[in-house]
Amino acid sequence: MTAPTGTRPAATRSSASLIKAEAPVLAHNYHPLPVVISRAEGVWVEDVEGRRYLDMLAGYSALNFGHRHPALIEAAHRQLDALTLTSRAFHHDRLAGFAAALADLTGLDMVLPMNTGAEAVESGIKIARKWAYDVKGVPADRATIVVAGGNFHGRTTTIVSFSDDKDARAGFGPYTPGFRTVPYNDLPALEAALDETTAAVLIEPIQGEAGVLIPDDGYLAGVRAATTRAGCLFIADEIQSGLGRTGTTLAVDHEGVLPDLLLLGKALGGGIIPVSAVVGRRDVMSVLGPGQHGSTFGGNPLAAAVGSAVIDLLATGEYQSRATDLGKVLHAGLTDLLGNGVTAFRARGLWAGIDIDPALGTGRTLSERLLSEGILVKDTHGSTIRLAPPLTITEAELTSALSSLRRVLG
Ligand code: IF1
Repeated sequence: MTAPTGTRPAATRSSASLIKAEAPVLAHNYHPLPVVISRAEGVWVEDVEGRRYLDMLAGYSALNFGHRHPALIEAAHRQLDALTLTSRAFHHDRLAGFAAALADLTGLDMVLPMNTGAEAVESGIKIARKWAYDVKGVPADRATIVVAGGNFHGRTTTIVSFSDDKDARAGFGPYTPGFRTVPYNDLPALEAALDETTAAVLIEPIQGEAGVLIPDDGYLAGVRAATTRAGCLFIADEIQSGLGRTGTTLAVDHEGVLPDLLLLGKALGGGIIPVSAVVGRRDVMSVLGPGQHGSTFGGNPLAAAVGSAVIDLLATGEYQSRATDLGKVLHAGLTDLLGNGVTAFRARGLWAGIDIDPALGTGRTLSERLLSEGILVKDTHGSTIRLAPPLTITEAELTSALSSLRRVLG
């Protein structure tokens, strides 16, 4: 019997002691960099000892508007002083406005509000399957969904069932059936996988965890055309690529493509509260009836208030323009580093996957060197790191981060 928590000695306020205090009581499902953050504002974070860092990860694109954006914090404070949760057993006064604004922002019709990205993905899978049975006429339990190799859509049992990342998948069987994997960015392979059982194609418009893999121009339009021809749904997972990150509201906007279901999360909650959603065509979203899906916190008043304030920021177009304009600075800076430690990179807007010469180290060791330079980044696989700063970063701050990258590669 362990001592009651009230008697557990409080960790002293140092990074080292706080890291040490985690070990016995926190599941070890992460290997964080050795930094303990205690405050943040905008693009800057501060550790327990007061050291400042430029946040070039932004919560994996959950902090597109920076840490504690004033308009978002104000919206949260206002709602905290009014109403935070009702459950969906009752209506509340923020949900209609949030759903209408999100439908308007995306050009689709209907919203299913959830909390985490994985919940939005799972919800999209359920809706697509139910649409396949109720509307397309696929025989019961025969629906298939086509996914791309190298995908990352979250970590639930069903989602890892169609992952080809062994760390994410191994040891969690038995796996959910009904998924077919095709190579990303390969339209003929995708079309060959479509048949009368296909409910949907589920893809990331840009594959984030795979290293910011940007498909060939025309791929997304090809997926749109192929799914329309095959009479199945196109589900775009924009949980990481969406909401201004690539210089447009959605990454699919670069090809003028509208999916049938859109999955959003991360930045939709402004870096304050988990907010995710499935946004889709009314005739598809209408397959859900009372009792067939839900969530205790999905669409809660605080989430709807913060989500509405996020949509207001995006409606200005300012963040999309910043990502486009500063994306040019990022692209030029990385181009200068080609052959100077950078073997290749992929970038769109303020999002880049950077392949480092393995002779210089792994993505992890490079992230540690950047940490000592006051820059926060995270490796993806092998010797690739990703940059995804808040879209509020200034050109001077971005240039400074690129200078630090040059120094650690030098
Ligand atoms: C972690 C990765 C990124 C996502 C896409 C759904 C989800 C994610 C395209 C699920 C989440 C997060 C998960 C987070 C780190 C981060 C991540 F490294 F895991 F793969 F961004 F690339 N679709 N991605 O990127 O959303 O349930 O997490 O809210 O697991 O540490 P979630």
